[in-house]
Amino acid sequence: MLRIGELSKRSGVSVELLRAWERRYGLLEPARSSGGYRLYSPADLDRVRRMREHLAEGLAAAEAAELASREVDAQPGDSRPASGLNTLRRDLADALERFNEPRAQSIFDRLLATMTVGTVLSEVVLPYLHELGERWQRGVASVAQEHFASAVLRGRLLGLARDWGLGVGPIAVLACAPGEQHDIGLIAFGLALRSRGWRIVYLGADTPLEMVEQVSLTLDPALVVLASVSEERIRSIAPQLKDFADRQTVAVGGSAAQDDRLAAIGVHRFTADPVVEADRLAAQSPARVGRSVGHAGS
Ligand code: B12
Repeated sequence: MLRIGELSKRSGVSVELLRAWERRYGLLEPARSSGGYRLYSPADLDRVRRMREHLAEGLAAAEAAELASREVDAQPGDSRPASGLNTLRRDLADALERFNEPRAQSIFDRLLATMTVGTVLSEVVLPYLHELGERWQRGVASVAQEHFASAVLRGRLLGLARDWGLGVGPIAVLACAPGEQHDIGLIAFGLALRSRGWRIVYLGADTPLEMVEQVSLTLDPALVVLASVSEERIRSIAPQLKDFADRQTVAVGGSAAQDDRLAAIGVHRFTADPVVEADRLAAQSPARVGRSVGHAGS
């Protein structure tokens, strides 16, 4: 393992530039010495050399970094654990934990350059948030870390949501139940459904049910999805929800969907993760969505 000065000597790239490449493009993946110094591996050296080559070939810096990383990660002799994905997942968690927003963004860029949105959601974002929640509950992650990480990820996901209302596919109206602020799972669901051709109309957190009803009268969506982490929140609107579900296909997602009494009032339950549920839904023809969506029968 090399300290940054040694890496600079061997690669012929200045220490300042190495730091910039690490910060901006996530090109380097240092470990930490017990004294807190960054330590760089032979794979880092290889990435820097390739980056230089690609720059000399005329590629833009972001492209050169992306390509260099992919080439090194794809090498059979790479001794880092399951390279690419695991490393990026770990680095993202590390950057978020250290409140390093630019680094988190650049890792996210790399994830999106090499994987589909669905894979990024189901392999990185959702497991990370789940783990973060557990660490927060155990008191290992602070409230500040949890707020910071969820704000960065939520912002990023909403950035991907631009134009998710475009097209000719079936419309899904998405809203959080009244009083509910947890909307990241719902946004992830919208993105996954969008990537399967649906159009998304997103109403966001804490939406009164009457508003959702009004919008669905105007738009005639194939499906309305309400998200909530709290079964009580959904139970408290059960009578109105039942009436709504008589006229409109409605599903509940998030942990509130565990309540099997929802089926009795004609509301479908999305009990799996957002990407799995979007996949199931997209596998059906829009005409059948109303009859067979989710787990209403269960
Ligand atoms: C981030 C977070 C917040 C953020 C939310 C930011 C945002 N815009 O979403 C903020 C800081 C605002 C917040 C506030 C609060 N939170 Co909070 N929060 C969390 C945390 C850490 C992560 C939640 C998250 O986004 N996870 C990512 C999602 C995707 O994963 P998931 O929630 O596990 O959901 C799974 C499934 O349910 C499903 N899913 C989820 N949504 C959807 C939607 C659809 C359509 C589908 C198909 C599937 C699906 O996908 C996931 C599996 O992959 C959890 C901890 C935890 N263990 O979950 C607590 C947690 C959800 N919060 C909790 C609480 C109590 C609160 C507060 C009351 C805290 C307070 N005292 O202020 C407030 C309540 C605000 C409100 N009125 O809603 C509790 C909820 C308990 C409960 N069941 O009611 C949790 C579980 C923490 C805990 N153990 O106490 N919180």
